[in-house]
Amino acid sequence: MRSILFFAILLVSVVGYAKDNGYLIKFKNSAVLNNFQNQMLRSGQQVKDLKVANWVKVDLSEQEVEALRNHPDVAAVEKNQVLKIMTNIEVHDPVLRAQAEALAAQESAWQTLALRATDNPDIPLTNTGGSGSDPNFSKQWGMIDNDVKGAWSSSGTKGSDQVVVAVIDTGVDYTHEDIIDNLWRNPGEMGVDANGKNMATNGIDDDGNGYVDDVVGWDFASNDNKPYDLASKGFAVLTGGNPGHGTHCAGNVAARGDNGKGIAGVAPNVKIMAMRFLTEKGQGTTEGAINAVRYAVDNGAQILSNSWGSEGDGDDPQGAQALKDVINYAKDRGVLFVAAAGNGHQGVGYDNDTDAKPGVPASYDMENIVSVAALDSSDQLGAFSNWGRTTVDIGAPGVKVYSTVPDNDYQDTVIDIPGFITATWDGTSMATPHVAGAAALYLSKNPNADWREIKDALLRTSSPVSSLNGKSVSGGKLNVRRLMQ
Ligand SMILES: [Ca+2]
Ligand SMILES: [Ca+2]
Ligand SMILES: [Ca+2]
Repeated sequence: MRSILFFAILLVSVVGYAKDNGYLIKFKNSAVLNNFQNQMLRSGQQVKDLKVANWVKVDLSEQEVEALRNHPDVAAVEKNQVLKIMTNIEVHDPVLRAQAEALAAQESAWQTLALRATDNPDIPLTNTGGSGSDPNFSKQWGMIDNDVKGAWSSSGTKGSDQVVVAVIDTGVDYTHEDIIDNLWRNPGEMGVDANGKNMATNGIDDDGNGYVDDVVGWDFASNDNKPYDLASKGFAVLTGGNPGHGTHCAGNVAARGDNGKGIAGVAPNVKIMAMRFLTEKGQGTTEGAINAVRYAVDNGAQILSNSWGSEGDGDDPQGAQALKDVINYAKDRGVLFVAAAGNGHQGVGYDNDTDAKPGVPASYDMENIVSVAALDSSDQLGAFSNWGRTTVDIGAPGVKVYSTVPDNDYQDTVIDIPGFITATWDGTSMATPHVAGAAALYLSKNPNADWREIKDALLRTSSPVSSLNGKSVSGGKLNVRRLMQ
């Protein structure tokens, strides 16, 4: 009977138009989900199974979705929301922004997009090696503040190559000299197949995980195996372009240490899984986030670094059950979800207290989330940084942060045009990878720890700072030295 009812609804509704980014629908069980999927296919409609808690993504009109909302087999209906990187670079001042937009339009010579999607570099299969100290370590004030060198020597570990951190973001420059040696390599796509061909490039899903030649991760923004960090350059970064956000985040988790190049991450010997669901515009959707989190968990990441979200400007910030379901999916598999608390002023009229105005997903009341605020080198909260007595857990370095960016480069300044604008790498986005790296370092020393033990240790060993007193759960900042004692 139910199948007949569904059919009747869809028959009258197939003429609708897809709106925005479509909708997410949760069914009460997999049997009714399959039933729905079959009927949609028969009527020529696309359905994407998100493979988490019976969610699918559909491109239906609001009217059509209304008809499904009250169906007894449907548990929830949500818009597929826009999610963004959490840096503090985009210019919001209307006058300055208009100038930046005009300049971005003029600067064809700047190549506003460094690379187009079709130009993603091939994935290198050999490593670069190298030895010696990291020449730019002295610019990493956050590493020095955390005494990571002391932590490495007292604990006897710089991270285990068995520990995998998924950087879920705009992708990662997997060709970068200081990241390439710490990239996760999917063991099921490495080596030689029965025909003597390289499994990484044979066009076959050798490990049967649903993804062909997924060697270093996956790109859910363009649905291919090259999660390269497509970056904007010049003035475009001031109007919402991605300045190499994912690569910057990855470096602070696990840039390779002691290779004579660049910098070192908090955990310079762990592995980075490169996940892309945010585009060169620094934007993605709930659907992409769910796919990326699920992939990362299914393929062995134990720590997820999430420098993205929605800051009160989403359609339905507290109604995003789909995101909550995938974070629970991670929790059920022991995985910690480190999340940027958000940069409040980015949302129109938005306040920085996330207890009052929750951000997505960092403010969700979910046990395996660690929500991270941004501090400067004087332990002051970044002017942009969200805080919340119950919704923000800990602070970490997030103002003028130095790290890797695409094309073998390193930056703490995104753009510096004297007389016009200087923008440094600021954001709860930058604070989050420090905590994710610390979690990975702890897990390297305590390989049986699950999200609960890691989170407890991070908060318990934090150092009290007055700027977070009453403004966070721990009241303190990350202290890697103490975490590893
Ligand atoms: Ca595969
Ligand atoms: Ca393959
Ligand atoms: Ca290095």
